[in-house]
Amino acid sequence: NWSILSQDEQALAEILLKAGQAHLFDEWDAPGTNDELKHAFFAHVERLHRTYPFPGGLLAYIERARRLLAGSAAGANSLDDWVPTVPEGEVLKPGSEEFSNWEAVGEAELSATAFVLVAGGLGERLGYSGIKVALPTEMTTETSYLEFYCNYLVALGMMKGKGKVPPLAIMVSDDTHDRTLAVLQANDFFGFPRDQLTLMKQEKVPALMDNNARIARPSRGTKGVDDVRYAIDCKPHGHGDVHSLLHSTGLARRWEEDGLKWVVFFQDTNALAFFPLAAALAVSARRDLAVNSLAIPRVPKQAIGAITRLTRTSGTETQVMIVNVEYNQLDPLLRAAGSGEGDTADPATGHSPYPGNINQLIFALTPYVATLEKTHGVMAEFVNPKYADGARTVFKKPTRLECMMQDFPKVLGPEAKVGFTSLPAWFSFSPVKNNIADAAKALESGTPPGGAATGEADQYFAYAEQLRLLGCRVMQAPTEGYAGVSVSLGPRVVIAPSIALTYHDLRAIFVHPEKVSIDAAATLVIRGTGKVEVDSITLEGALILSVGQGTTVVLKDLTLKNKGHIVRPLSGKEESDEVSRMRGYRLVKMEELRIQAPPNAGRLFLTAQGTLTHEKDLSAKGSAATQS
Ligand code: UGB
Repeated sequence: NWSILSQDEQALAEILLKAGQAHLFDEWDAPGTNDELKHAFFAHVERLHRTYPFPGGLLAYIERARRLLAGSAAGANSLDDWVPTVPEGEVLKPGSEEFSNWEAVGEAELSATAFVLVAGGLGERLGYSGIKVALPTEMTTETSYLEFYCNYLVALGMMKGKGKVPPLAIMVSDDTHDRTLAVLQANDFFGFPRDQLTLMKQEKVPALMDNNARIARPSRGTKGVDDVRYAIDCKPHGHGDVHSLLHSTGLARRWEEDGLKWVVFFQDTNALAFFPLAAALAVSARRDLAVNSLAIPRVPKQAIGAITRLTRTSGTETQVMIVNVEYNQLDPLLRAAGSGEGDTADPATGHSPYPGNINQLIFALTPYVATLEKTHGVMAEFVNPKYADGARTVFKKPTRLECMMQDFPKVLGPEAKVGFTSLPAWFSFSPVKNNIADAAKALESGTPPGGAATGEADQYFAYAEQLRLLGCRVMQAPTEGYAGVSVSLGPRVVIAPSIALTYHDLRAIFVHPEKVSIDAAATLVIRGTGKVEVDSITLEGALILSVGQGTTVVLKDLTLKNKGHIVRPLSGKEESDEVSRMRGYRLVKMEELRIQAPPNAGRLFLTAQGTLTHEKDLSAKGSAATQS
């Protein structure tokens, strides 16, 4: 009895009935009872129908889901006819002359780049109560991922872009939109110009409870749901939505019209994301790549996809694409192709012969925009239900269709060049995706843990290792275990993007690397918007240096010893905050030298006494800074 429904609501009801969703009305009350919940239900259905990012609304979604679920139940694999081989790509070695040459070429490309952060995921595997981009990248400065990314892009605009900050689009979802905006607003957008920042919201899709693609209701007791009889369970549709959003908002086109050449996609928690960027952009430019995937040597069974060259022959026609194969599909694909061992290591390297996808993608804007015009950003969808029975008819929990941003090469024309740039993991990839227990399990099984502790340790290491490559003497702390996750947390080197964006920039700062010695337990933080030259320094404590704009601080003959910062494991009973519990330790700041060099102060020297001295007063005593 639809008498209480508006015409629009009735039309939506027809669509649901046509899509085989009559069960949704099974337990509805008679007209007159709970009518407001019925109207709210249809308002939600209307939104789902309208915002489904691909053409055809809910009907198309359900029809496609039925087809994909039938294939999945029959054990079909979308890669069935494809033969995998290892693709060709560029393998770079940071610190090498060749790497520096690539970086030098890529620096010019940095200012012709737009950025897209996909941050719609809630990070269920991590189990964090907040949004992932609000997590600290490390505990020494407690800079959050969002702040770090904004700082990087602002610095990029200032240092390489003649003052113009590159555009940033952040894809958020219902799960992350409000909290992402709140963090940005509470921090004055971390200095990011408002007109260069766009939040794009991806909508969820209905969850499906069986092979007939019947839409699921939320389980009883779900937060925010008054009465599950009038509600629909929804789930994220995957990061592949980013392409339809960049099309529908017109952003990609606008960037191209503004003369930009590249768009870089990156993930919510990878503090190493930008180290490889300049060099990888150079590879894109020199090789004329429409798509360039950043990659790392992949540990077999590591939960990252593999960049693969896939070939399919049908009659006289041969199709080739270079694309990511997800980790759960790689092993069966390799076995089906006759590699009996599946996803295993090349004995010569100890790594999978297939480069690991870190889902950081560089697209050339012109072919990207042209393809969006044709496809509207529609991506291939897939379904991945977890079955509760051998006959593959019962799901452990509702599933949904998903799509992935790295599948874009599948919709590109055959003329488009697709490649990858591989760099060591220490230099480019350490995401925070797993809770501490799962991180410990991954470590035990020999794959990278992807936890909060490793994300932090790897960030310090990436700076320390680059200083080593420059020729500095930088010790490394022994590995310690925290709740089963082993990490080496020292020295803790953090150099803000506003000070150095590239390896090349670090080289310009550490002018006499042979005169730099950093102890394993030391802390070195350099930040601010001024300039720094590290001439000669022996660091056995904590130094936190901040330099104001228009000032250059030269660290010369500085020997610093203080109690510094120490890492203290959490004892089982200790009350602690969530970010410490995720790590299994706390950072205790015992003692530090904190130097704040004022702006526009010319050239100052931080010397043996640990005080700032004007160049002209070097022989006399005098301090121009605040310190504690
Ligand atoms: N994300 C969204 O913005 N919206 C969504 O609906 C879902 C996610 P996950 P995933 O680099 O370690 C990918 O969940 O998808 C954002 C690659 O597929 O962390 O399991 C989310 O906020 C895989 O090939 O990763 O695996 C986050 O920023 C491999 O490279 C990002 O998308 C793996 O990443 C990734 O989401 C990896």
